[in-house]
Amino acid sequence: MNEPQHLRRAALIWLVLTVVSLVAAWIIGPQLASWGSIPPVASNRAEDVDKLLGIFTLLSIPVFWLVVVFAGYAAFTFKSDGRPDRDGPGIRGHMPTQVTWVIVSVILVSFLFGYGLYAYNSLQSASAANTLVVHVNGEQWLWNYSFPQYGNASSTTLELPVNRPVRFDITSTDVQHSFWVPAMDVKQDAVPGVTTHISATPTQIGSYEVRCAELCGVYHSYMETPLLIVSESDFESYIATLQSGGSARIASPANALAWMVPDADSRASSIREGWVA
Ligand SMILES: [Cu+2]
Repeated sequence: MNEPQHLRRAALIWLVLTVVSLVAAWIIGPQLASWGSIPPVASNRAEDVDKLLGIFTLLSIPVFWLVVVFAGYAAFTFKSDGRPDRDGPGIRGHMPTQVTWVIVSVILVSFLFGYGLYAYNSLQSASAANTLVVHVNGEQWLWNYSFPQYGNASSTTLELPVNRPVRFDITSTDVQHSFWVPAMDVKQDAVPGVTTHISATPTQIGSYEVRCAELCGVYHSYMETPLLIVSESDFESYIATLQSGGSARIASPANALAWMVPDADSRASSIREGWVA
C-alpha cells in the first residue's frame, strides 16, 4: 500500500469514529442529568454552563480522534519487526499540512476562547432589580445563611424561590471553604476577611444539596446541607418561620457528627480552637 492509500484509509477511520462519537455525544449528552451521571440542572447558570461544556466536548471529539487515529495507525502499520538496524527516512515537514493545521487550530482556539469569555461574562454580570441577596458564611463545618432584605433572618439550611435571581455574598469565619451548589453550577471560594460573589437564578423546584468543596478540617466531608428550591409563597413562609425565631440550628444528618450532641456549639468551638491552634 502506498502513502496516499495509507492516508486515505486513516482519514476514513477518523471520519467514521468522529461521526459515530458526535452522534453518540449528541444523543447521550442531554440524558446524563436524568441518569444521575452529572448533577441536575436547576438554574439558568447550570443550563448555560452545560451548554458551553457540550459545545466544547463536541468540538474536541474530531481533534481527539485525529490524534488517536493517526498516531495509532502509524504505530501499528509501520511498526518494525524486532530491533531496527537503521534509522527511518528523515522527514523535513510538509508545508500544506502544517499551514492547514495552524489555521484550523487558530480558528478553533479563537472560537473557544471568544465564546467561553462571552459566556463567562454574561454569567458573571447577571443582575436584576428583584435580585435576592443571600449572605453565606462558612464555618467549621456548616453554612450560615442570612437574608439582608428580610431583616437578616438567618438559618443553617437554605431555601430559594424559583425563577428569582439570587446573588450570594460569601465569606468565612475561620478557614477557607468553598460554597458549592452542584445543581445550580454555583461554586465560589469562602475566604475569611473577603466577600466573594456569585449569581444564578434557580429554575427547577426540588431538593438539592450544598457542599463544601475545599478541604477545611476533620469534618469537611460532613459539610453538606440541603437546598430546597420552592415556590414564591413557600419561600415567604420559610422567611416568616425564620423571622419568628423558628430557625433550626441545623437540620442535616450530614452534620450529625459535629452537631448531634447537646453541647454541640461548645464542642465544635473547642474542636475548632484545638484545630486552628
Ligand atoms: Cu468547608
